[in-house]
Amino acid sequence: MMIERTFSIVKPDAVAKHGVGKVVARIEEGGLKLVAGRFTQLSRAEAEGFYAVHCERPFFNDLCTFMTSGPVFVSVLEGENAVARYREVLGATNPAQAAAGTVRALFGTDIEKNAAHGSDAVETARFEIGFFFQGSELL
Ligand code: FUP
Repeated sequence: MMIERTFSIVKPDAVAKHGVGKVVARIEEGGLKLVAGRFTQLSRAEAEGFYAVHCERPFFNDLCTFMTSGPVFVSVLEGENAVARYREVLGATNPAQAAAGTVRALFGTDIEKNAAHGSDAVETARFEIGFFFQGSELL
């Protein structure tokens, strides 16, 4: 049994659609628990730092503009195989390809406004969790 932690952002589009509670419900129904969570609004510098790995990609600027456009809900999730489990709950990156019932199928609009983020690996999760949370905030 691999108990992992992963990092989640409910993005500005899903927050604006009053989707936070529904995403959290899916997280919990999926066997994961929140060990930290809060609302924040990303500065440009935070968005660029968080997505630094994509800085050469053509969509980088638009993505950072979108991610700073309104409040987001950042959280840390814990459970068995949490990284893969949460990505199943989210569905494919592009909502048009996301399986029915997944967060991105339900709340996403397009590949940019895709409702929520989940870490793609345990190492990435460690970086992303540390980007937003102190160790003492993980309960
Ligand atoms: P994911 O791991 O599912 O978040 O997806 P990616 O790492 O492929 O994409 C990172 C972010 O870039 C996602 F929020 C979606 C966004 N993106 C775009 O805005 N446009 C694209 O063409 C591809 C990805």
